[in-house]
Amino acid sequence: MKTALITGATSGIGKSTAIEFAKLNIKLILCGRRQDRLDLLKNELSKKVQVHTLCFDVRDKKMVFSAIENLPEAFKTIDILINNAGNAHGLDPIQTGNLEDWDAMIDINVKGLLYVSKAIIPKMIAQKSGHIINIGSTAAKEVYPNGNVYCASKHAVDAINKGMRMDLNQYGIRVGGIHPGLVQTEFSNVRFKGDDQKADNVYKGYAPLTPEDIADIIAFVVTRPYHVNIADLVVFPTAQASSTMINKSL
Ligand code: NDP
Ligand code: 8X3
Repeated sequence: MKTALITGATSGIGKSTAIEFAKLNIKLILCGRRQDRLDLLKNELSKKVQVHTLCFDVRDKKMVFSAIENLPEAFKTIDILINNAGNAHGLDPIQTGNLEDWDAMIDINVKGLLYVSKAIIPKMIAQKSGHIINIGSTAAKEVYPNGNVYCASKHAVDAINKGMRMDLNQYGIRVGGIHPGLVQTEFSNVRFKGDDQKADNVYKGYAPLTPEDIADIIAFVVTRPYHVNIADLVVFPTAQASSTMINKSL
């Protein structure tokens, strides 16, 4: 039985991935900052698989390393890492961008992903196996107006994904990036700092991707035979052709 550690499992893509993995009988280490949500998900999924929760902020490297170092024996072997925790903070032109938003995006989306990876990679190297999936974004592939620093953070994830794959290939560790377009989650509620109407408007007038769509793809990726590594996967809703082209007549 495999074990997966999922960051950002309290909501959206991470939560749906946890639900999908439980169906595949994958043991779960669920991470996030909201312990109440982790507990609820653990209660639900424990009926199917063993679940352990880790409550930490990916920005806090001490917490990250200590949580992963002190995993209970039954969860010490991590086969799959889903580097998913992340968000956009704000949607402002560069000239009026908020420094705290910039720090949050770089610290969470880039440095947080690196800390979690650094805590787990030595275990995978020792095992000579492992599968790391980095959740980038179409914002990792293109830049859109006012997306400046979020896009930069996701371009960094794309570069880290490629670099990781090269460096870890010698150990038989698979590394791949999944880059979704618009997915309706709490993402826009976070981006617009709790302005739910503004967030809902992002997904109005067309069918966005759902977190279940992405979880389904992640489940496909991790169930390929060992000799198959899906290295880079971009997925849009059908109504979206690029970051700025959304066809509301479909
Ligand atoms: P959600 O806001 O629904 O989920 C974000 C998750 O990240 C939450 O579980 C949250 O948990 C966790 N998280 C955020 N900040 C931290 C932190 N500092 N420390 C630990 N965990 C944190 O958004 P999505 O599910 O949409 O986002 C998941 C990933 O997908 C992100 O990397 C996002 O950039 C990416 N993505 C999203 C797209 C979209 O359109 N929705 C499209 C492309 C990529 P908690 O608050 O409990 O800590
Ligand atoms: C999330 C999708 O287009 O808001 O990464 O950047 S987008």
